[in-house]
Amino acid sequence: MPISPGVVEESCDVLLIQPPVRGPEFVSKLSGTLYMPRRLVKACINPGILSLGSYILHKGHSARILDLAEGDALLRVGLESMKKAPRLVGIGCTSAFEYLGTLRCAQECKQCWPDVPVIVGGQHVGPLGTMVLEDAPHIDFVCLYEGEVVLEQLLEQLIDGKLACEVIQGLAYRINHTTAANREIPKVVPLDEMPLLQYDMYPDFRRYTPYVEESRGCPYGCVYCISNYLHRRRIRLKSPRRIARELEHARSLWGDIPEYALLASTFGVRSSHVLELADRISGLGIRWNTEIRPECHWERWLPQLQNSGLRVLNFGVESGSKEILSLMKRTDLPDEFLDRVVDLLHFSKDLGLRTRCNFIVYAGDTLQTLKETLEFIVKAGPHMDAIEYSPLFVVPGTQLERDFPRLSEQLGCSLVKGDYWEQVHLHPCHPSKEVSFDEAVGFAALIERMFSSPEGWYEAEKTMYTQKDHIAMERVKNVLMTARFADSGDTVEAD
Ligand code: B12
Ligand code: SF4
Repeated sequence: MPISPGVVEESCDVLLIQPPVRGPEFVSKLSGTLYMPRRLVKACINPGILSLGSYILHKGHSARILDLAEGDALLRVGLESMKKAPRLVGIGCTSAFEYLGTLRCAQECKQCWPDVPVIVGGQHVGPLGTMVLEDAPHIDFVCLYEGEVVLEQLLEQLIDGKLACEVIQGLAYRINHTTAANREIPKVVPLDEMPLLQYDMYPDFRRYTPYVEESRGCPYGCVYCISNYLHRRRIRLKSPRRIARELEHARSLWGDIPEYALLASTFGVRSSHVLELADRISGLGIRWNTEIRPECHWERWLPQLQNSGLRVLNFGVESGSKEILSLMKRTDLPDEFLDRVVDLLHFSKDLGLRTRCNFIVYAGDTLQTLKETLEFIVKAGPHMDAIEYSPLFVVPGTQLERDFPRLSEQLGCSLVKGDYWEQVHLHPCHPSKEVSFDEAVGFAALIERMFSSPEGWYEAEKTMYTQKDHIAMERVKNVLMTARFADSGDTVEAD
């Protein structure tokens, strides 16, 4: 039964829309985060539009969120139920799989309200910039980087009736029948000064996992990752006091039933913060998970983090082949990196923490390098509870995208072509002449299933699905575990 997107009854200054995912048919059979049996819909807050909505409210304007993650069937109902048009529509496009949904939402909004400007933003469309305006006549603006200040300035210009979008840093726009962009980086709001998130902008918000951002950005330089575009290898941290305050706020809304997610590209980068944070949140009585790199002093910190409620640790390993780790620019010291991962998995397991390791079948992977990764997984396997293994997608705006023609000549990797991929500006990758994309998908899915315990896999996945109450969690657990482990990849969708 589809859940209502939250019918918007009154008007507002900014209507923010979470578009639906419109993937190719095989997406639901994939491995990695994209895996999703048709019987379940992911229930995730979009942290970007929630942050923007909360910021706009804090600035004294009104804003609403229309969540169409479950499909755009209710888009018209949502729009037509508004008594008056908003001043501005903003659509968040986190990944390429939301791009077609974004274009359709923009088109519907323009049909309903031809004079209302539409701005899109998010980690997929930001790097595409003016290309989005060329794809979609219904979109007026693209936010290139972080959006709080951009949205505020644009809204204030609209309220004043004096549009001068060329002065807004980080904005692509239309001018004289062509497109242009002000590529300067806009001012960012210090994270400790952001308003608390207004989770109740999401209708029925308790069905989502409480997400709290620990930091924005990342100091590392993995070439396949978009973080370097948005944050230019910098990380902005919240103070432990601020994170504790946000968790307290979320705790007052959700209580202790769900497991909380501390969102970070890589958690715990500043050592002085980690123990203070553990200390500040240990009285809250929550359970939480996060994502780390192995380089830090985790052995010193994990016991206290566990006392503060840490339950699941996600490790970004990405490959067990030193050659591939170097190609990824994941680390300068691949030997030490892999040894650290094994030691830490061991340590975490002894403490009783759940662990999940993430891997990518990468450009340049051959039968030999996949074998090396498999050997690493076999070695580390007894200490980890789950694996998430994704095929590679070449994401626009990354160093990998720029280097791809050279890599293709050197390594024999190539892009998967096809109408869908051209339309959404994302390309899956055939890793090498020896390994095709389809083989990578099948290999990744099998490894996930062979080396994850069903229980451990669910524990690592559950923050993406509803944790509203114990009955809902039990249902999700059963569907996920049966679909992933009892059915083969080919029968998963047969129900
Ligand atoms: C939480 C999360 C999810 C959640 C929720 C996603 C959602 N609906 O938003 C879940 C688990 C569902 C998810 C799934 C996936 N994700 Co994800 N996810 C994240 C994660 C870890 C955190 C996002 C976050 O906290 N952002 C914090 C907010 C504040 O930042 P933001 O989203 O960038 O928003 C700012 C700007 O972009 C801009 N902005 C955003 N929206 C809008 C809208 C308007 C109108 C304006 C003006 C501005 C604007 O302003 C915001 C505030 O400054 C990021 C990694 C990261 N640390 O960023 C990956 C990340 C966003 N995910 C990514 C990917 C690839 C995926 C998947 C495709 C995974 C996969 N391979 O299977 C799927 C696809 C999901 C989908 N719906 O399309 C990539 C995106 C890269 C890309 N260009 O495609 C990221 C960057 C991870 C990475 N480093 O590769 N993801
Ligand atoms: S993959 Fe992770 S560690 Fe590497 S740059 Fe991206 S966010 Fe940072």
